[in-house]
Amino acid sequence: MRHDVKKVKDNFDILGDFISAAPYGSGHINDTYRVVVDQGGTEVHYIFQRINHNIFKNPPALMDNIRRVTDHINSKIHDEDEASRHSLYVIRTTEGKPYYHDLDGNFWRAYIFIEKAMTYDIIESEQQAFQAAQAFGTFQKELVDIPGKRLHETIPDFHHTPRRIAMLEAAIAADVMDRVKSAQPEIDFVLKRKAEAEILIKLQEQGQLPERITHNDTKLNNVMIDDETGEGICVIDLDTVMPGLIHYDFGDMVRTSTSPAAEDEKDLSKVYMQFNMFEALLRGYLSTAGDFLTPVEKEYLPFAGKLVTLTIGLRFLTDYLQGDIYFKTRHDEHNLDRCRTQFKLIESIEQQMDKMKTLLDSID
Ligand code: ADP
Ligand code: GN1
Ligand code: MG
Repeated sequence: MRHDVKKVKDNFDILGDFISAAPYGSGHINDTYRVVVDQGGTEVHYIFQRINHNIFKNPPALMDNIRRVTDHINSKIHDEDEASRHSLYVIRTTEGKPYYHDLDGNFWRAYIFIEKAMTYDIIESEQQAFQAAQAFGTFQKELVDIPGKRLHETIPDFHHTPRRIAMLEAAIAADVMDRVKSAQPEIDFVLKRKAEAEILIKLQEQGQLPERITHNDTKLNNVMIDDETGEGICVIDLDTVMPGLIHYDFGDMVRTSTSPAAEDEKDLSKVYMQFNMFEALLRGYLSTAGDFLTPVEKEYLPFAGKLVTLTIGLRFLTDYLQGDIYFKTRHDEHNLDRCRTQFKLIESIEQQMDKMKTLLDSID
């Protein structure tokens, strides 16, 4: 293990003796550990995370967002048992802070471990899709009335697709790894769709789409599904909760919860949008978020999946060209493999666009 997690534990307000810590989960950004502590003969679990401060430049501001968001959600739940599983709970340090800054410059946080629930990397059933979307919709709804000042932008322009394309173009021009020649079809794929990349940003600029508090990373494996009931009980991975468009959340659900294949599947014939999963997502999302969405927000839900899949796909491509400096990778072409699945999925989404719109109209 790369870090002395026992020492980190001693700085949090957690009673009992440290037993063990092991890397956990399949996130691409932070270092996550499942920590076991002996509390009077009982083994209690925690999640510890080292925040990736190369990516999140201001961890104290980020933790301020998370503290405000989790406090606000918790304040709406009156049953204590339910509260501990419905929202992440940020454990304070012995000094009362929501993070620990170690001597090597790392920032750590600790959460109560949500038991008897799991995250899934690949969708298994329509029920899961419905539940995940319902949970993310509830999350947005709970944050509509968060008090206080605007949340910090933990990564500026995170979902600004035109600026992401500009970053890709800069990476193509620099070509530091001499990889452009091995990714020409993928580069062309993005450049062909440049005009569409501006649609939502323009509507926002014209005042037709409202800024809201959104999660911005609504991957299927960022929602915990209850082992017994199958319910989507808790939205996790709150680093990117900040002002955004609701389409970024719905779109990332489509990206991660409709294809039967892994994000890095090499056999592209396995990658496509299953329409029944899209329908389950749409119904689940509207069952909660439907209460506050405007007609224009609803109208662009079918387009959202395409836009977000394009954005994430081109971010994988940019990282490939830049030498894999952002996402965790396991081999040289890992980001390119991920990019290819995204673009294959976009083709499938494009083929089903009319059907998605017809479904949406029939629900309205
Ligand atoms: P990353 O930003 O790297 O994706 P996440 O916050 O999503 O990190 O955490 C990685 C994984 O750890 C999640 O997919 C989930 O399986 C697990 N996890 C995170 N927080 C908790 C928690 N409070 N209780 C149980 N499991 C958790
Ligand atoms: C990252 O942290 P994780 O693995 O849930 C990334 C998302 C991407 C996703 C692609 C802060 O999410 O934006 O969509 O990988 N998070 C950040 O799988 O960049
Ligand atoms: Mg995650």
